[in-house]
Amino acid sequence: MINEKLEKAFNDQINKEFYSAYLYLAMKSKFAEMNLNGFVNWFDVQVQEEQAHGMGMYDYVLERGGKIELGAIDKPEVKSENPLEIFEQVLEHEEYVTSRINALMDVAEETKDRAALSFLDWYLKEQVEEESNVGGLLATLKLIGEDKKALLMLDKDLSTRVFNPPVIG
Ligand code: OFO
Repeated sequence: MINEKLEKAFNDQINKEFYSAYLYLAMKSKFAEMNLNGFVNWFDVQVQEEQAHGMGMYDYVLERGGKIELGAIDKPEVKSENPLEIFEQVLEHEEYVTSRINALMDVAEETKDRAALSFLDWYLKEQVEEESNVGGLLATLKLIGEDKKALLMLDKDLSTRVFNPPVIG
């Protein structure tokens, strides 16, 4: 059985994962407006990944005999229309999510729930990967600057990304 404080922390994080999906859905539409369909595909995969992250925790709480308490999802705000600045926001958001996963692990530690800690290890590694991928894309976008041809080449690259359902835990 999962401790009540940890159960609440998991439910909060489920909300953040679905908020992430919602935020990336909003960003996807910005790239659709720019006709950058490779970026649209990249965000599509990102949305599916975030939903899978949320569902991974959802299933885990139930598996541990806990209760699911879904909260309202905040309205996402995309702060810019510019690809580079949108990716700056993506990185900022992923860093925030990493800090929340760390905080969730603090609660698991506090409640001496080693099973939850080992489950959450997967999420921690995933965040390292996400920050690194997004950081790489951001660096490329900085190099591209105002070069439209290079931007279209990157767009073509991003059209090949596919969603592989993650095996969580
Ligand atoms: Fe859920 O991994 Fe990003 O936010």
